[in-house]
Amino acid sequence: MRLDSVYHNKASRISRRRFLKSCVVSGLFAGSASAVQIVPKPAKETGRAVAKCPNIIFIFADDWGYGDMGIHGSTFCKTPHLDRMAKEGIDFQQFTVSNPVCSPSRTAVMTGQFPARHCIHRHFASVEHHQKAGMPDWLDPKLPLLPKLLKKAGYITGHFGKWHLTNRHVPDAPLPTEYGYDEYGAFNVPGVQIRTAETCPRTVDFIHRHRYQSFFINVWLHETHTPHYPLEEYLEQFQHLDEQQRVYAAVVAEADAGIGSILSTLKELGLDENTLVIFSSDNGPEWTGKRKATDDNSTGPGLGTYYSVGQTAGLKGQKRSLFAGGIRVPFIARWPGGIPKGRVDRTSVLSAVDLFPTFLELAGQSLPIDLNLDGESIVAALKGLGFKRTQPIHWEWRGGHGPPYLWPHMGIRDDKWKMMVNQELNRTELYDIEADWAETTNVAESNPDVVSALAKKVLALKRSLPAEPPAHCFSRMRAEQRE
Ligand SMILES: [Ca+2]
Repeated sequence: MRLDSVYHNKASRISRRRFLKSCVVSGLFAGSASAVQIVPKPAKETGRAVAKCPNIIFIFADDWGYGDMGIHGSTFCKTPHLDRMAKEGIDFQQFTVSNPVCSPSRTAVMTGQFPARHCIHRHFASVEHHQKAGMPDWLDPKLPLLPKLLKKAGYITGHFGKWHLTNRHVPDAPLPTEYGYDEYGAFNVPGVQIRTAETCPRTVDFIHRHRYQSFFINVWLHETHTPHYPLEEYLEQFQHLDEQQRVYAAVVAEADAGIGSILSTLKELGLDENTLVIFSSDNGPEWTGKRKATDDNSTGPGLGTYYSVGQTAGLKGQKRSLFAGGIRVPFIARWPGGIPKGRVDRTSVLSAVDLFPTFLELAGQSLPIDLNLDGESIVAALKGLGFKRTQPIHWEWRGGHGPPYLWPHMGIRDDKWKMMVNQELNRTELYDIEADWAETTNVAESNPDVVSALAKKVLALKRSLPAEPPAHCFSRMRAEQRE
């Protein structure tokens, strides 16, 4: 198979333009003036200057390891654009996602809640898989969701790239437009799939068309998930590497170039100063397997896990593990007009559930009353002012088996402590993350009181979780299977 000829899906173009009026200083931004800049609009537009809240671009890579960046010490990948982005912003080194696989990790971003609260314990695939895992067939679109609330704040919203809040296997699942996106182009979505390589070009096009509005864009990259689709132009750059690293470095380089195209578009359009761009990953790197080729019913055939040689920068565990290598991922934030540059923050303990309240605060949008939010606004951390959590971070994961480090079923981070327990609740490990960032030494035996206190919190969360997923998020295929 030619490495550069694996794309097969026809491009689709789904565009729905909505032009929302720009935000006005005295209205939406009361109480969040520090997030507001005055951005002059061309005279032909309005003839006056208007306030514009920061644009937000959230780039979420797929299975991209903590160590898969030049600045994080990758031994073979090159990420010049990401490295520069980090130097122009902040490299947060204590950010974790809420689950070690795709769909639940992404659910946390959309809801600001731990994904187990919605019975999303594993990735979305077939209805049969969801039934076995005790999951719905899609994320509930009726929830208060990040894009819906940003729309309420006056933002235009776009989603490009991976969806995976259901999957192509479920044809009657809701489309991203039902979740609050004005426009989308996606794969792992019901209906038409875009090619993975269209993710960044569509983002650039969206920015051009909506440059006079406040926009929120999810850029959910395919890289470095399988199937790998390395392009010849990038393979040529890495001829010195072995076959596995060459493929992996090529797909990383393509994603990095895509990110570079987004950043240069912002500069070109004069949006650079007032746009927050965040880069992160939905979970740690995939385990290296034996399969050289694989297929995906959304993105098409390509190269398999034999070429998945991502790195964790020495952290234990990878994808599907609650150890740091599975859930601690890059978190690079850049906003020239709003946050410091050139910093490394290794003390602020951040979680993917924090993005929901953070983005809404930046948008001047109040949180829904009675929302049982698990995240906390990290605007202070972004602004370099320091941040200390008030609530623990919880993890719940139901897919662990096989390689080492997959045994933890639940986990908690409270202050400096991180504890993990297995499903039978008879295996516990405790780490002092302040002293042991890489989780090398289990200190459970010498800290029985800490273990006891954290175990109570873990059990309290477990008891609070719903027993069944919401029935209105079941595909008609379930009913047909029962008949
Ligand atoms: Ca993933």
